[in-house]
Amino acid sequence: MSPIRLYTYPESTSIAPHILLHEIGVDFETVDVTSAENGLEELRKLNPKARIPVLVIDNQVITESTAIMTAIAQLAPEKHLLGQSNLETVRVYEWLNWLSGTLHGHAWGMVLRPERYIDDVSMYDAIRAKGMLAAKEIYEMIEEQLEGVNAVGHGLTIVDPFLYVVYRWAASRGIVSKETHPKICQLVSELVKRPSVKRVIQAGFMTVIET
Ligand SMILES: N[C@@H](CCC(=O)N[C@@H](CS)C(=O)NCC(=O)O)C(=O)O
Repeated sequence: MSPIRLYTYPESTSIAPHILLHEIGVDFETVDVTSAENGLEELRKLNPKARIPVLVIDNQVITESTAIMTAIAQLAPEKHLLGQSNLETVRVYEWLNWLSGTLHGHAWGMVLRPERYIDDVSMYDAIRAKGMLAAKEIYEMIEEQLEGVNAVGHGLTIVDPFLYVVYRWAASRGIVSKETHPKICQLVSELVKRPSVKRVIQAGFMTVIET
């Protein structure tokens, strides 16, 4: 059987499935598409959307971080990474659609990729500002919704490492902090204690940031 392979690059959404692969303890390889020889060409062949993460498993190419994290969770059902009950699984996808579609795709998309919205370069700053406003509102709602150190129920689910990724984007720009968003920061402080997170840092795919 060919090895499980995660296509990634540092500081990207791939951090979440990368953490989860360590959580379930499977053997896998990572390909940093920015440094591997012909990495970007290989990525485009595998994923015509030209985005990472991409997971190759059992000769299947899986794209979209939420689908990839689901595939990883299904490899270790005993870990309950999709929640402990049907309702928790519903909550997992409620969070993920919001974080992936609205926060990442829409709000951060406007901040980081204004060219996707308009051709007029003079309007980029206005698009970025509007995206940042949308992002800030969403981080406030996340803070209101969190009830503990896990997004869903009382155990780790695939939502928590995804929240960690979007936390990093916000914290590094000073829009989330212990003072303004104590619940998000508490969730992150607990998560970063896990060996799985430390291994992704050691592998050079993210830097340590203060929580
Ligand atoms: N909906 C996709 C979005 C993936 C995505 O946008 N990934 C970024 C890295 S975080 C990327 O590959 N960006 C390259 C680009 O926008 O050209 C998912 O959740 O997997």
